[in-house]
Amino acid sequence: MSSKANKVNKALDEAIPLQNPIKLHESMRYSLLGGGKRVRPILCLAACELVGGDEANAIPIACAIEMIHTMSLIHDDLPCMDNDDLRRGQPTNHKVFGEETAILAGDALLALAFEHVASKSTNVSPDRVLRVIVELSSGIGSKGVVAGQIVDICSEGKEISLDELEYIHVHKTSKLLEAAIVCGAIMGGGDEIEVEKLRKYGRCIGLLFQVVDDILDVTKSSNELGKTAGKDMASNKATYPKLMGLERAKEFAIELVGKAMEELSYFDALRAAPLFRLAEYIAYRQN
Ligand code: GRG
Repeated sequence: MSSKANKVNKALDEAIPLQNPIKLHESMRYSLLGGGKRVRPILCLAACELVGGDEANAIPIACAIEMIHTMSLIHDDLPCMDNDDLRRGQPTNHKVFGEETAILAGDALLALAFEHVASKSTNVSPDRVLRVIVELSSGIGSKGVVAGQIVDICSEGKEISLDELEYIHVHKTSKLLEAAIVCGAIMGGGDEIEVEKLRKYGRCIGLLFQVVDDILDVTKSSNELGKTAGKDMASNKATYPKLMGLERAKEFAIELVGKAMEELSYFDALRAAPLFRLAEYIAYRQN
């Protein structure tokens, strides 16, 4: 994971040099290069390798996905959305650069993501690049991440069902993780069956990612506060532990790991080992 993350970090640094307008590029670099686990690009590169592709051919799309992830975090933190002051332990983009710049930095990262993948994927056929662009744009728009975000915003303060919670997370979180894996497999030359198996794997670990996030919110804050209920149990935000109980949420996470592993059983076990381990990493991570 760290060798893949290092390659992505280097490529991201080179993709956005500090240039005019300086404030805009500083703001883009601040959020893009300021930490982050790089889970999505790592999954993208691992999926490319699993289907026999060369990791180098998936670096541009892996970077594009991290640019889009970063822009979604910048916009999500804005006062009109989650109104967060801190991200990854540092002041949020709008706290440092102001709201106008933060919005524009997010917009510019979104545009750059598509320019980057289209202009830097020189070693793969235009057909693959086109498929990846369709996959990514449909995964993040009004049928994907943005859909999840609007439904999340509109359900604020309301009681929602488990199905509604799943809709929010499948769209807000899983869609981009799924796109990362599917795009990696397409760039690597995966056939239709391989791509669809990996899509299902991506869907499971995307939801798993969010269920674990919800569990960590409860367990981390209860550890920190020495209380039995964490902050999200107390807030009016719907979470898996709140709707199904902490123990059932943990069981659900284990079921999702099992389902993800099932999809991987189609592939050679040795080649699929990194994606097996990544599912475990997502399930048992502590941050
Ligand atoms: C994508 C076009 C477009 C618009 C964005 C604001 C918005 C619309 C969507 C919000 C999406 C959002 C913030 C979802 C949460 C995803 C999530 C689980 C983030 C945390 O991911 P990690 O843990 O973060 O991978 P790091 O810090 O490691 O990168």
